[in-house]
Amino acid sequence: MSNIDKMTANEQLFTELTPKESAVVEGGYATIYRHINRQGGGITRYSLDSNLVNDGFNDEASSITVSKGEVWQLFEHINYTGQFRFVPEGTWNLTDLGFNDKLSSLRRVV
Ligand SMILES: [Ca+2]
Ligand SMILES: [Ca+2]
Repeated sequence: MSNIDKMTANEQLFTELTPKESAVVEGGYATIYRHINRQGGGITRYSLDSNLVNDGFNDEASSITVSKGEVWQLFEHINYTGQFRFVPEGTWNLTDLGFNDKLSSLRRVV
């Protein structure tokens, strides 16, 4: 499915939900970056990603931005396994968390 097809599918999903349900589904986001200080290009996820290998982002992330009011859990291995870190809202360098170039899956927990 192309990105445009995905966007269209998401729009269709949201129009079928009540405003309150849409707010829950939309939530916030986490953007991970290849280098520290949000450099090197990033990808954004809105709820979870079980396998960053498929995104060409395995063991690459060095910084992350978590949107307001959320907490994300970062995992060393795919499918939410291995060592992990909890990251609250804000921008963080994973070098400071002992988690540089380790991230392989992630999910929103709050
Ligand atoms: Ca990196
Ligand atoms: Ca890893």
